[in-house]
Amino acid sequence: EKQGFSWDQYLIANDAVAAPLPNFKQAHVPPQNEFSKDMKLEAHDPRNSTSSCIATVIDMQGPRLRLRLDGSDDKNDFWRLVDSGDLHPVGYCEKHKGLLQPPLGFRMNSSSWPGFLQKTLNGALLAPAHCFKKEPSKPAKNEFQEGQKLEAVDRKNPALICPATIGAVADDQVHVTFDGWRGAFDYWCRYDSRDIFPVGWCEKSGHPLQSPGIKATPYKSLKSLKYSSRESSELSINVGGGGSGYSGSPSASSPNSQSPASPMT
Ligand code: MLZ
Repeated sequence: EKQGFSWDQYLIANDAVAAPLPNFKQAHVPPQNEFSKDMKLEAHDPRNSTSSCIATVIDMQGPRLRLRLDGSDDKNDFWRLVDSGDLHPVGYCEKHKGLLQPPLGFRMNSSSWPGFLQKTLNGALLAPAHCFKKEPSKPAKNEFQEGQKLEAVDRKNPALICPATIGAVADDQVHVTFDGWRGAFDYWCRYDSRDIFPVGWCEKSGHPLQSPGIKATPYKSLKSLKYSSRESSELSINVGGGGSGYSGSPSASSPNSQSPASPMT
């Protein structure tokens, strides 16, 4: 379902291209989310990744799960895709001769862990095996290029997926810069990170997509482009402005060929 923000117009207004689908370690058709709230599963403790823990689905957004480790507080929730290789049905760890661990910051004395584990699983709603989707394969190499657009998890607000631009590429890493924001949210990640998605992924998967920050206002810029073209033949407009936003050059295509500026709300 369309929200206020539309990639189609935005890409034209910014004279930008979307990063190609095969660049991403993401399913080409977003996976179905068959989990429900309160289901329990196994996940690694994000703060202590060698530990296998019990986690509970606290919330969901499209194919993403908000998870909380049993025995942890509500300040360390984390998000995983339903096709994350990090997630397994309860029983997986034991089957592979591992031991379920208390999360970092376990609320109780560690001696009470076995009892806690038994209690938390007793009568619990366990996520069935069909909920866990196969992790997509990763692209053979980093094919991203500077300036390409994408959708990316805001790691400071991990519930959010926001319009972003590849700001730089270095070996297996890409610099994810958030359109319209000053750079405080930007981060480097591997090209095969599960936190970056092709343009259109949110719409396809039913996940909300944030609008770019106020420093990227292509529609306003388009309007002023039209005014300025009427007032003078000189075109000099900086869509997105300086800073972290992508500074596309709308002068590459004629202003008359661009889609009409419709107000974005
Ligand atoms: N409430 C937060 C949201 C920032 C989201 C930025 N995403 C790139 C703020 O306004 O700081």
